[in-house]
Amino acid sequence: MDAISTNVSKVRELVNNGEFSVWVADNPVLWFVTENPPNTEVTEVGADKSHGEGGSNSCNLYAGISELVYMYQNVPLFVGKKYRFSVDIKILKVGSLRVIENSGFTQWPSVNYFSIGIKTFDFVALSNSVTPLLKNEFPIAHDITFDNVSILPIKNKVWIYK
Ligand SMILES: [Ca+2]
Ligand SMILES: [Ca+2]
Repeated sequence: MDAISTNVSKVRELVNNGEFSVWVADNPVLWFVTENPPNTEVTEVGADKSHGEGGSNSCNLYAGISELVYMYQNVPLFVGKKYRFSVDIKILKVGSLRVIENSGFTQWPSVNYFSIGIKTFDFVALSNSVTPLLKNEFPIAHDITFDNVSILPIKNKVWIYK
């Protein structure tokens, strides 16, 4: 008899268009983007592409030196519940990906990723919303491609014997 840990119900993704499948006017819908093309840009690229290389369905954050570029959205939460943030960094040509919590409640510490792969951390909601903000690191050049920005509630684990 093996005991396995599992989640009993499917959880709902809380980040809208975190898979970067929908774009309008060169920005991902439901994300607030601050850019100054051609010096800084958020653009759609392929998962294996860098800035200006085309493709679709992933997001590229690009900056020359001395300019900020960032994107964010507001995500509803329940106070006291535990959540998991994740982002899949596909290409890190230059720079790093800074992820900060911009609602003013400091629901997670600012993190800065310097390598590719799926990055995750857990946090407990201190407010009824959170504002993940993805940005470059002023004033360094950046060219980063990522996908699947996600915030999921963490369900209680249930032990099943079979
Ligand atoms: Ca995608
Ligand atoms: Ca753009």
